[in-house]
Amino acid sequence: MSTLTNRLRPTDRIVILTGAGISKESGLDTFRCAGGIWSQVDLEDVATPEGFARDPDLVHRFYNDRRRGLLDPAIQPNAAHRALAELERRWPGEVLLVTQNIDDLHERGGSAAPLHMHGELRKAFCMHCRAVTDCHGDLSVHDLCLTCGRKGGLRPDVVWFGEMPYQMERIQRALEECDLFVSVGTSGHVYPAAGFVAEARSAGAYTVELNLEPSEGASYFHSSIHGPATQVVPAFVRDMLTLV
Ligand code: BJW
Repeated sequence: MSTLTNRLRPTDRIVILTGAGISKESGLDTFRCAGGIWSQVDLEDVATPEGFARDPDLVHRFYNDRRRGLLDPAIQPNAAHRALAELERRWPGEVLLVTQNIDDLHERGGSAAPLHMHGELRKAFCMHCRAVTDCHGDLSVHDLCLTCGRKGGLRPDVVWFGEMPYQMERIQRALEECDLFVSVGTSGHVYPAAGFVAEARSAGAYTVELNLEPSEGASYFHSSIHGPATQVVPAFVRDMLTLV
């Protein structure tokens, strides 16, 4: 960490990428850990456009259950979400928080505008008119889109395999310009997010991984700190803020 604090200046630009690991200690399952989401359901069935075309009821049930889970009062942002929000608030340079997560725990933890590159569970997308609307209850094939009035076109506003993640141009620009890239709680299996560390590093950024274990892209990080997010992220942010 001292290597990092020695080379950083408070005006430096930071990109932070988060994944399912940051929400694990809030009570949400990861995808690829033992017992995780992809050991419970087949991703081809619930996380591809083809799966949705085959059996929309199944896909709606999967996301309705997860949306209801997110509304459970027991599911709250944890110390890692709050620490990143504090870094965003107090760091004098630019901070872009990019999350692969579709939960809203960064927002509830105090982050102003996390960029949800894989969409949001609490939004619906109309395949007829492309409107994105708030969605706080269950979705079904019988719902009417409140924007265009047509039936059967609403789906969760999430990015499935084979689909383009959101705001890629903005993310690419930030990766090219950042001085520090920090990856938190992601296994590095899913592209394009898995490639961000290599892109940031080749553009000159210092790269740090905060994860329970080494990720797929471990060799691209200048520095790695392994441990539960609620411990390693607040400690990392405390060190960063000594520079301010
Ligand atoms: C802790 C912890 C604790 C645990 N503390 N840590 C062949 C080669 C290369 C690429 C492809 C290929 N074939 C197809 C592709 C592309 C494909 C892809 O990457 N496939 C791979 C599987 C091979 N990607 C796509 O299709 C994407 N689109 C695309 O590429 O468009 C074209 C394009 C081209 C060029 C530029 C731009 C675009 C779309 C991907 C969509 C992913 N969607 C999902 C589902 C979304 C909705 C939902 O939530 O249901 O997104 S899949 C799922 O994985 C979800 C996640 O966001 C994503 C990443 O998972 P994440 O967050 O890393 O979770 P885990 O479980 O994998 O890891 C958790 C980590 O936390 C672990 O390391 C733990 O150790 C750690 N951890 N507890 C700290 N307490």
